[in-house]
Amino acid sequence: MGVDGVSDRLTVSRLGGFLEWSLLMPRALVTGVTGQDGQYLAEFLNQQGYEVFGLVKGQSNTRADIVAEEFPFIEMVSGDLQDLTSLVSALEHVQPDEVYNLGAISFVALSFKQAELTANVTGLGVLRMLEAIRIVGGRDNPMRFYQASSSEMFGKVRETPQNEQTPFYPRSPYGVAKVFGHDITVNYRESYDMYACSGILFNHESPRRGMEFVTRKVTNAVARIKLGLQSELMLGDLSPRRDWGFAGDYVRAMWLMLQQDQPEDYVVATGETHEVREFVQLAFAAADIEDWERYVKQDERFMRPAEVDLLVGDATKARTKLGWKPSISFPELVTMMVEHDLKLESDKLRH
Ligand code: GDR
Repeated sequence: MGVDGVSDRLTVSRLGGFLEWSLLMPRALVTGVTGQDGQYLAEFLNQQGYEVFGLVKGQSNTRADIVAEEFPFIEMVSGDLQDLTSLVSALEHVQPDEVYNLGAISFVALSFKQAELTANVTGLGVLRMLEAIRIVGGRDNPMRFYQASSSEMFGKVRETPQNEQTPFYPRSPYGVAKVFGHDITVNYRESYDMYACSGILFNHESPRRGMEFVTRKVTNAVARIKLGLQSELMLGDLSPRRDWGFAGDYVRAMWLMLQQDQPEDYVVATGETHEVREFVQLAFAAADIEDWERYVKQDERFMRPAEVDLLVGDATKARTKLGWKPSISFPELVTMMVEHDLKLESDKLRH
């Protein structure tokens, strides 16, 4: 690494006999790069001309290997949100301009079973990353920080719709850990004059969503039922309401937050709310199955000790200050996911 970090960032490449100089391509470090949002964000940053680094943990991380193969432009760097020293080393190596902290235990149901781990990774992990930035970054080497805050912080909602001023009332160890992550981000911004922002993102889905989350669980089951591979879909409570958007739209908002003059927090949401039941019904309809109730069974195992009944976000600030708005409607999102899973499952059948 050069004295000021610049010499390594001066890249020279030969294109068609001409020298092309690319001086100071911005660098971004993304934690949680193997997840749904990590993949969309890495793609987006790559399109914006960034060098993209992904923080991955463990000695042999199969998921990281798969993502590295699919997105060869991501340079994987080892590190763990539970280990401050590893974060310091990763930042020293990457010297990022921007850090996106998307890494977390992100499945709410699991957080009830592994509450301490959730507090450690999803909560304290944010503090560790902020400390690492303070140690490695500082005034001469400012690193902008994005924290993935969540609508789960609103939990048992104090008002509807929820905006940046709505008080938090988390209903799960995950929500509690996210509140800590949010508050410590605000605290570091105010204490150390850091450019640190939180995006309070409402549920966002896509064909890349993990199968444990209700939307993907449903669309994949619908595809399998349509193809005769499955006869039932076991679900928990169908009455909670969520504000569901498309993940590809939401990563754009993350990036926009780090391009402003002042660091601030923003709610990112569609402003529409739908019952889980509606999602299920639409997903079956997208596969031309009208009598969906025949296939859906309730199962205690998928009920939560405490539930978040209603979420709907007011993203006026993101719309007016960032110029952000969602591009995919709720029915389009459901159809996109069902069509993807129909193709995925039929391709599997053929091979
Ligand atoms: P959520 O997402 O908890 O809102 O958090 P999830 O898709 O897991 O649940 C949404 C709602 O559906 C109900 N539900 C079921 N959920 C799952 N996973 N499986 C089921 O079988 C089932 N049946 C009913 C749930 O009880 C809940 O009410 C997501 C995560 O991505 C978080 O990390 C993120 O912070 C928030 O969205 C915004």
